[in-house]
Amino acid sequence: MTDLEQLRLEIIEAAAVAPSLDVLEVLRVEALGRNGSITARMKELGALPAEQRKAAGQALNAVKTEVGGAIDARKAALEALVLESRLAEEGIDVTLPVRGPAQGFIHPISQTMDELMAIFGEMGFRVAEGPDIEDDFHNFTALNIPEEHPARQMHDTFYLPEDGEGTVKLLRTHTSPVQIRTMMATPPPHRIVAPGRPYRCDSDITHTPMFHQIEGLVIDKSTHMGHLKGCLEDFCRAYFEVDDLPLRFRPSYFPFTEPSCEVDIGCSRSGGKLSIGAGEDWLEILGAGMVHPNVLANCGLDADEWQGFAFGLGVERIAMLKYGIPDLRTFFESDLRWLRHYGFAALDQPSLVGGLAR
Ligand code: 2NL
Repeated sequence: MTDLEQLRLEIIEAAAVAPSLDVLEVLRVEALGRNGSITARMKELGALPAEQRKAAGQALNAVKTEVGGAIDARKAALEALVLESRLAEEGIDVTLPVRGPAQGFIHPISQTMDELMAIFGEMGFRVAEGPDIEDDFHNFTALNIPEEHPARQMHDTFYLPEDGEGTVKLLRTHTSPVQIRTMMATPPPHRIVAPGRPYRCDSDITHTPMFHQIEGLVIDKSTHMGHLKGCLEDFCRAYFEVDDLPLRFRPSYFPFTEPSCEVDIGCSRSGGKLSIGAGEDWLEILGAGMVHPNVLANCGLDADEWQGFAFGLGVERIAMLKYGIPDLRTFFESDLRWLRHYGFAALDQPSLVGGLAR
């Protein structure tokens, strides 16, 4: 057997049993690469006498073609094997249940707002909205808040730069201007809730500069404090889902109501755990009162013909109580891990018949 024949057989046999693409590539480089055994023989052709060169060249080229073909064939076979084993390995189990599309979560503030509107909606209230940027009249003057009242001072209110006409607008400090606008724009009777964002220049562990509030207003010819009490009792029992929840009405003061009260719900703190319902302690939940005659007059209503009650409550606070959220500031940090933990399923619409929250 000639030397070339020996080399040809060696390479072809090695290629046929090459166990992997990597080994095959090494083999190819050793035979046909720049310093390969066949390449070396090509280079030696030049040194042969002219009469031998042609035949030797033809023989070498034939071997080169054959070896290249053998390596390519093995490569194709190995690639097919790799694909086959990947398909076997990564095969999907079509009997597994589908994973369902990824869904976002409803923020506890949106959830609580939806619950509040479901409850008040059921009680016959309409939802009213108004602008976040207000003027002094709708935010303060109409609400019987005197010029020298501390709430009007710079430290509580965000004022906007004076406009061309010398008017200073502000970010509403409560949602009451919505009720003022409703009373001025439409005739009584009124039965509305105004959910929305007020703003106050205040920031610490229990205050954020923007927060959420819902206020309610009922104006009719003979609406009285008994209606206020019954309405707020029904509301608190529905929201906290405690049928015998005790309520306590404490006298208080707001410039826009007279008389005014603060409303507490019963709770117990036995064992260091807060639970809402009959117990030895009280939690302040909302403020309320009979709409002040000056407010009615400021809105063009005859206080001898129309009267009613109003209330306001902070949404973050009652969301924290119901859902056990310990820190107010986390509501507005946009931490998705927090939202996954405290958030609500996207398609569960709160309703009194279907359940407020699941
Ligand atoms: C609280 C107290 C309250 C009102 C809001 C109101 C609105 C009009 C007229 C009279 Cl237009 N009153 N709103 C009344 C009493 C209390 O909120 O502590 N809120 C967080």
